[in-house]
Amino acid sequence: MTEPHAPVSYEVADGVATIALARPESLNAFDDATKVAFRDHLHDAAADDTVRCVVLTGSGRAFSAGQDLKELVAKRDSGAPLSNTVEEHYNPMVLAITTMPKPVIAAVNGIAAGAGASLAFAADFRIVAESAGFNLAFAGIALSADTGASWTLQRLVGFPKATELLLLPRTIRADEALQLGIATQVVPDDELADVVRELATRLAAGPTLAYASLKRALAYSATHSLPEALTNEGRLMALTGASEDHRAAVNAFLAKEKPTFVGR
Ligand code: T3D
Repeated sequence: MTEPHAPVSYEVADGVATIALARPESLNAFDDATKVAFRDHLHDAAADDTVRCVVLTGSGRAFSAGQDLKELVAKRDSGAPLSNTVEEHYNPMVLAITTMPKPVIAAVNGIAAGAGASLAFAADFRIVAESAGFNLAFAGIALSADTGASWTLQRLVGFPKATELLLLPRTIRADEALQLGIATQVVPDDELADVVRELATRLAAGPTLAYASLKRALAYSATHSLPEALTNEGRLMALTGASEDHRAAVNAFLAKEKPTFVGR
């Protein structure tokens, strides 16, 4: 649970951890306090075995507008030393999401810009409200990309389109995001919470160790040769093949019953 007025709320219910940005007046931009809380809650969710699915979302009309530019300017004007926020905050966030040993859903309730878009790209699923969109805002403020966008976006849309979207940023509306493969699903705004809850509940009742292993296999295979990927698949098959869920699921299949997964 979270203290009132925290920049990020954290709740766990029925195996689902919901990490919600709570600075709607700033379009959920990431100031330092928000970055620390968001990063630490990702680590909380990863470490908690009772959590079997993680939902990331925003409050108000945005998912997140990325780096808080007002704080950035205030710090710069006060002569504060150059920030190492990429290394200290954004990189750990994206690594926590991509290595999360359970599924991560980005419930994209509104605009996701800059690092906000990058964080949604790092999730396993992006359920997008039809009024929402994505904006690779970095070049607009003369920055390169961070929070993994140069890695994830090209895997979602291909190299040429990623180049276009990063060099010529614009708001990609939900319907285009679906066509491009950025959005997993686009839903009416007033159905977002229900659709995400249904998916999160399903995933939280699923074979968590198998999901974690599939995520590891996909990430590994993306950057290794076929022989290396096959060896890694063998290791992960041995791991999941020895699991309680695998044994019970095969027994349930043969008994023509529905399996119950405990996540181990
Ligand atoms: O070292 C480092 O720090 C590097 C880290 C970089 C990571 C990054 O994320 S870089 C990218 C930063 N983000 C942006 O450049 C996006 C800036 N925002 C926008 O382009 C637009 O606001 C949106 C496309 C997101 C939404 O547009 P719109 O028209 O719906 O809203 P708006 O009118 O532009 O913004 C509404 C308010 O939110 C406004 O405040 P005001 O005028 O009502 O007081 C605006 O200033 C504020 N706001 C929007 N984005 C940010 C923000 N305030 C602080 N930081 C923001 N990023």
